[in-house]
Amino acid sequence: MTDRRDFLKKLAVFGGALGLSPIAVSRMVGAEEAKLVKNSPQDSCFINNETARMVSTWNHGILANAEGFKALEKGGSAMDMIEAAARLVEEDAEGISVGIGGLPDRDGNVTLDACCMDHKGRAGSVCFMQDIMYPLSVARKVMEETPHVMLAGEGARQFAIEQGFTPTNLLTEKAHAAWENWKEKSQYKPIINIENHDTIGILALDKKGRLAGGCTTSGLAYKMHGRVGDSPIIGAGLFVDGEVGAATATGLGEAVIRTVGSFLVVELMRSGMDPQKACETAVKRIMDRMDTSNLQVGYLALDKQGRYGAHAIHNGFNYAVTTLKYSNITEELIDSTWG
Ligand code: SD4
Repeated sequence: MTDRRDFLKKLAVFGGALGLSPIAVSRMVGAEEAKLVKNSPQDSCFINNETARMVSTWNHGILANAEGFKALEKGGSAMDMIEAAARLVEEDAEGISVGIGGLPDRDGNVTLDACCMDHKGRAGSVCFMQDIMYPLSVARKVMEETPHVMLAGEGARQFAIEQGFTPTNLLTEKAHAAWENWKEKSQYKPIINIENHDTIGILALDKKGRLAGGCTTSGLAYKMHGRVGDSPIIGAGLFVDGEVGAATATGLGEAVIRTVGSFLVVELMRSGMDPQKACETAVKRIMDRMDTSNLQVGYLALDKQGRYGAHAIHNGFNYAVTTLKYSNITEELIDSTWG
């Protein structure tokens, strides 16, 4: 694993020198080292003291999962895995859809949404929060330190500062330049799979069979000031039921909110569907109700047995699966099924 991570880092640096985007680099990594399959396997993880599994949306899920497993190695819980994985992506200033470096709203403000939920149904969330680099950690603090589930805007920022988070300018030069460029036309057109869709949704099942989930994003690029997507909304961007399974969403948040997507996926699993079928059914719910020609949504699910699945409206959504089974770690980057 260490060798592999060194390889990933070197490839990222080398790829950057070649002018490849991080996505292109990680796609190469995926093709080189990971199995790319169309249909998600339905093997169970056989949870016991030696097995654990983590699934995360998009290419950055591979490195995020690796970070999550470091937390597990140190004795952490599923929620510790989620937080560690999220922090890695949130602090990556090169990423343009999560944490620092995220593309701003149409007035030039980076506003962040995140939430987390554990196997006991405890949940925390922040939305429309500015200046704080680790929104999922703040959401966890809301869950653990307050009687509330969700804090918004200035209240969330103030709470974060009280909890010891340092205010930071999250608008990088790269994101600022992209916004200046966008302003020339100021067209508000969410585009499928490009620039608007790299939220990280993360689900983990630890060695004790505890499920947890997290979701963190800067939301739609150039959104209206004050717009909040699905990602911080429990039941929409994320839902965890410790007795059944967990689900998370990526894509156009409005469509996910309108169908309470992640809750739907978990309820379908409760009624007996496997994670793959549940994701397909929740995607179909959107396709039956809305014009999806310009709208992408992808769901990712993990059940209590460690089975996983994913499905999206359009081609192009992938996710990372990392499994610890009897001391062996395997990583896969998988294209979701779609359509
Ligand atoms: C949102 N669902 O704010 C988020 C965006 C997203 O991958 O998922 N991007 O609507």
